Amino acid sequence: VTAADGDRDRVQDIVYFLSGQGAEIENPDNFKFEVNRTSGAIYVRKPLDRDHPKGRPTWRFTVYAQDEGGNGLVGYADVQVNLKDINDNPPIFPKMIYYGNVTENGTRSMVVMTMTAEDYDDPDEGTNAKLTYSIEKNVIDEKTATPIFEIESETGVIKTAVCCLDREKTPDYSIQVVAVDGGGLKGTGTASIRVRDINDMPPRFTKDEWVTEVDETDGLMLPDQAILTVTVQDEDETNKFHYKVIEASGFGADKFTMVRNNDGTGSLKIVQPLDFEDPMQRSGFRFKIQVNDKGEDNDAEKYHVAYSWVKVELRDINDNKPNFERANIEVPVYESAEVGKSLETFKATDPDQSGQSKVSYAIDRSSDKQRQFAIDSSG
Ligand SMILES: [Ca+2]
Ligand SMILES: [Ca+2]
Ligand SMILES: [Ca+2]
Ligand SMILES: [Ca+2]
Repeated sequence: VTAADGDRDRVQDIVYFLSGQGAEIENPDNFKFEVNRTSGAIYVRKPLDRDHPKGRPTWRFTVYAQDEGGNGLVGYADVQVNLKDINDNPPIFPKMIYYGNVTENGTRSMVVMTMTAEDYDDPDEGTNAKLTYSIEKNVIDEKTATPIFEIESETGVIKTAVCCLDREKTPDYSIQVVAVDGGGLKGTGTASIRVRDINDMPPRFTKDEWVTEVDETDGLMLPDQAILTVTVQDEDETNKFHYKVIEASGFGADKFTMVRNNDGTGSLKIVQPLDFEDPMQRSGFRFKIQVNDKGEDNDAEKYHVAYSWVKVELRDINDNKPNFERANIEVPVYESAEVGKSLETFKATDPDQSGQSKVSYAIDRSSDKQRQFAIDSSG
């Protein structure tokens, strides 16, 4: 910068100095520009950075010119310095890992996620901040020997490059994405891709036949607790198991029901009285149960239904009173009969223990207050 002075008959002796942004002599970090005191030439003292996050693209300061060697009158001019960008910033992915997900069994070209890198250079200066995306480390599909994912080079949108990902085979993938600017500077980022489950696998009972043993019921009181818990195997995460006893599938099918537990297992419960004294029931029950993984009674798709047998063995409990064969026996006895003379034998039977139940006998003392009679253990 040069200044002119209108005075003609005086020694000019003009000196220059700066004030403003980047000319702070007392602050070394911001002392970027200096002016030659006598020539007015402004020069850069320190490296200049125009880019985010620490740089500044424009600097404004004032240059002063003072005559009489710094003791006279002052003139000034404003200076603006615009920094021209160079490609000194590589693209950066701000996060270490980017997470995306895609549903299994889908078509090709399903959108998974978008990866975006930043470049602090001037987007208007050539291609310094123009980014092109590509996949540096892809995953190769074994069947087709082709990459599983693709990326749109301009937008960073990641899509599936093959159809029908199988979560049960590979539940997640990791790929490496690279962003390159127009000057060839690179930045890489990692995409972690989770495959979302759909219910595409069938359930299987973990046994072909389940066996349990249970007490017969006492009268009409039915126990609320389960008498058997069955487990199912299914590779999916998203099953809605529904269990039932198959109607008329075997003896006893009407006496039991299946319920689902919170953990996905199934439980068998009693819904009709069970009687060991019934010769049919004494040898137990055997019937079929089913499970489907599509929810409430939705068993139309046979692929999603599994079957198994249940065998229930019955245990006897003492739930029957003994019965006298004859309710009333009349016996004549001479008054002269000797003490200890046998008058009659009573016989009572009990249906428990298949009729082999042990019965013992006693005389109701209120009916024989003077204790004139006795009965022994065999009646
Ligand atoms: Ca750049
Ligand atoms: Ca399933
Ligand atoms: Ca699945
Ligand atoms: Ca019994």
